[in-house]
Amino acid sequence: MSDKGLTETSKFLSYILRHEPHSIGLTLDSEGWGSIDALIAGAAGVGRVLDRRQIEAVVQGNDKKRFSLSDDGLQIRAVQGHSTATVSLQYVPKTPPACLYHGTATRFLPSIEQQGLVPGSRHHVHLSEDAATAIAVGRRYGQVVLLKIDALAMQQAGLAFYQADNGVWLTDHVPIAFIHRGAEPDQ
Ligand code: HQG
Repeated sequence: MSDKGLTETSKFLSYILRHEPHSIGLTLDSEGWGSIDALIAGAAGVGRVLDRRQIEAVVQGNDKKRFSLSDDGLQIRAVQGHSTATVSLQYVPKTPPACLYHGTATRFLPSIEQQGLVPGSRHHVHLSEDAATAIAVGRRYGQVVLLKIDALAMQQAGLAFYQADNGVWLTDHVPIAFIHRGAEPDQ
């Protein structure tokens, strides 16, 4: 499959497996797993031709390792980023590094200064170990600003952290006291 085909299929799988499984009649369990056969059948029902080979190519080739297959190879899930209420992955709390990063847009700063970082429509606030990844994430929303999070201090204050299989760090809410505005990255 071409890179373009892989990206399109990855976007479709993200939409279905994180946000709208019911749009193709797919049921996910609370850990986010859905049947690959049902996914292929559901996709066909909305005019989207998918096969197992394509799905495996996306799972293996995906730049951010967004998806994983069950050990028996029959099911697929997104490893993070969900908004659908039927899914609630039971992540194991994990001690974070001293500092994590979050990239956002300058236009969100007034609200962040009021509320801290909140998950929006997703289930968690997403944080990165490296500043470059966070900058790329924030740039999707406009003029980017890099925020540095005192993650270890947060955890020591009793706020839990989790790490998805693809390395993304997750937490429920980042209070303003643990957020520092970084230097403005090049736009
Ligand atoms: C912002 C992508 C106003 C927050 C990426 C962000 C990531 C606030 C936006 C993953 C706020 C939510 C997640 C507040 C936070 N007031 N705005 N109090 N608190 N925000 O897309 O972190 O490619 O849900 O800064 O790589 O941007 O999809 O979260 O700008 O890992 O695999 O509200 O999505 O991964 O946006 O991105 P998102 P995100 P994938």
